[in-house]
Amino acid sequence: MIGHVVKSLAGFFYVKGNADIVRCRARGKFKADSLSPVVGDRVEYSVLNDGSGIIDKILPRKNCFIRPAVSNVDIFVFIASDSLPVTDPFLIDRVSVIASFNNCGFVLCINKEDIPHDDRLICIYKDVGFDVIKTSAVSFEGIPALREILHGKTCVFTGNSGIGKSSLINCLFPDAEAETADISYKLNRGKHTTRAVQSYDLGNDTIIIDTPGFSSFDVSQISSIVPDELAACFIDFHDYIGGCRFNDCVHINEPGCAVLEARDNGKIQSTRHESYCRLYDMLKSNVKSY
Ligand SMILES: Nc1nc2c(ncn2[C@@H]2O[C@H](COP(=O)(O)OP(=O)(O)OP(=O)(O)O)[C@@H](O)[C@H]2O)c(=O)[nH]1
Ligand SMILES: [Mg+2]
Ligand SMILES: [Zn+2]
Repeated sequence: MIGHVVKSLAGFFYVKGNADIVRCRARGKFKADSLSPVVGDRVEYSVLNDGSGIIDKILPRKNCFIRPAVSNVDIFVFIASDSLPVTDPFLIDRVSVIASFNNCGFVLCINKEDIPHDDRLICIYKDVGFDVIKTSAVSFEGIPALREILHGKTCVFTGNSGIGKSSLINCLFPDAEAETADISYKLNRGKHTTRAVQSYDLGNDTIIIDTPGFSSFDVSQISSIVPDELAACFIDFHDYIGGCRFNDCVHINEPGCAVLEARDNGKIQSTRHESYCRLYDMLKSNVKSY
């Protein structure tokens, strides 16, 4: 039988075929091959006499990511906030680079707009070139616009714990009944409420995948990028990278660099260039953790 992995939790994979969802284990050979099914996979599976299932084969993937462990993604939806908790732009930039490198779309949701906050993130990202939406899971601001962008696509919600990923999914799809919980005000961060990667089918080929909030960031997803390819993953650099004085300019501190000029003129935000330099250094020195 063929189905989709719709949830993965504690070594089990929940596979939806034509009928019910079957709780499956993966065949041992996957482990031997250092391969694991992930949410988003299309798989061949068999159902045993006791009603449990076993995944026999993972069908070819369009793409695959480690953290969150998902595959066949069209869009990364990064949920951020200027209030509770405040999102570090460097995290946004790292995920957007991974999305771009894998030819996935990237949407930035600045959530919790109903809470008083400064406008730092919108100032940085409004002209970068990807979709930026201000949302609130309380007032429903931005929810119709978000629904429109996600239509017909497989979309992964990522971002820090407590930022409102599951809350937004409940706004988009009330049947999801995704668990949410208050953040810790003492630590100003979420409590890692969502433990499983789980997908929700909104109909019309729209799939939303909820994921556990980041606690750490897996650089192995970035380390396959060659340093010289990094600039191409910053879409706000695209208009400038051909205009540098030197063909081999890496846009760090070279004279006649069009990217640096655009930064100095305010056309590229300085935090974006700082993120670029940090990532470039990291790739150059082959850092394994960050
Ligand atoms: N005021 C306000 N609170 C929100 C909004 N979105 C989420 N929250 C609250 O923020 C807290 C965390 O929301 P969750 O949806 O659980 O966050 P999450 O990103 O799924 O967190 P993890 O599952 O831990 O990764 C809850 O108390 C929500 O009610 C929003 O737009 N405005
Ligand atoms: Mg959650
Ligand atoms: Zn340059």
